[in-house]
Amino acid sequence: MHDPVVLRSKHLARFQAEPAVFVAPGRVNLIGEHTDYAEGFVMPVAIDFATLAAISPRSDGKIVIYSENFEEEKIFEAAALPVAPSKHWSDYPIGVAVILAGEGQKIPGFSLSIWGDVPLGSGLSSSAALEVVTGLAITSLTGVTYPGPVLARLCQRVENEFVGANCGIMDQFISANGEENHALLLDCRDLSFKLAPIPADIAIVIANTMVKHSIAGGDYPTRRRESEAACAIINSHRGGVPFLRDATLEDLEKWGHEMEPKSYLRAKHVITEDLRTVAAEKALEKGDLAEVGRLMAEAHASYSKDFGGSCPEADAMVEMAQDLPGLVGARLTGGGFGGCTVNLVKRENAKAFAETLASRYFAKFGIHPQIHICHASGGAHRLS
Ligand code: GAF
Repeated sequence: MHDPVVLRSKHLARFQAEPAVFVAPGRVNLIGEHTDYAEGFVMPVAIDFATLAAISPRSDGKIVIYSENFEEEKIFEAAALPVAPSKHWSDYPIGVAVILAGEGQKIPGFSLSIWGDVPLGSGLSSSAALEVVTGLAITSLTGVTYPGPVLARLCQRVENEFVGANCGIMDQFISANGEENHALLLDCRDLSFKLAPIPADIAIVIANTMVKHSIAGGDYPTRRRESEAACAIINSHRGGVPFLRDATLEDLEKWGHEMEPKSYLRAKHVITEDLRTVAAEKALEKGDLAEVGRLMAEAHASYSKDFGGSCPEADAMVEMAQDLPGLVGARLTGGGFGGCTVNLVKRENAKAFAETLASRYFAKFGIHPQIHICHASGGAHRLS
């Protein structure tokens, strides 16, 4: 895992140039789902899975990007960057160049080799990791570097403005700014954050339902629209509510009858999720794991029933974890409709927990889930 030496030597052999190597992690979100684009709170951790990028300058004005995972090369002209995505993995790295060029950076020719082990389409933010690591790599050549929060915002713009995915800031932010052994309570309004310690005896067990997740598809933007419609109704009455972050449960009570029933429920999830997320950070700080677990359970129920963001497989995966020894809390993590559950588990129980959960899931669905025992890792940085 994460062996920069291998990527470096492959890059050297392919491009005959000594590269600089960077890493950016994927993430799981402990709590705070679909709150980031409502300028609310999220509490993700960076994980052990990551994307590496090796970069070296070129003198022919070309941008040559090679994916070790797809064993495929894409070539662009630095002086004529694409104006539209091509629905290809290269949209993410070239999109970073496009956004940086829009910021006035002079993008030189370069060779970029990419390798990653963040499982694709699993809701663990492989695309954010790819964007952030590419951002670090390219800015190491231009010399115009950014603080982590600014880099995260630029990478979010790659999704929003180039790739065409209407996501919030969470994934890029944690990939750029994660801290070893900590979750990060992020205020998505002003990007201020607080580190919340993950106790040393707690493992982060990520269980992949193997149901593919995508934020570009229909459900994510639909839920976003539904929750924003509720917000617009509240705002039309009392003003000062540009985002659901600014709304309260009293607002919902007052004007909920004017909302589509689905919009009402989506907004209820977002408003209560912000409260739970802030409470979860306080509980972690106090070491009150029972409260963290209770909040995660409530968050999952809200995500599934009110937000309609789960799927039968994820609901079952969460349910199957409940009576397993060592469980602190379990819920579906990320954009929803598939992907992974996140389980906080006493480290001494983690292996047995993973094995039993996998066999229960296989017995019900006939699918072998990938289950990973992770820890909270650090954010993006240069390796060599
Ligand atoms: C996806 C998005 F990319 C994030 O911005 C966030 O909205 C998340 O889904 C849901 O919390 O990961």
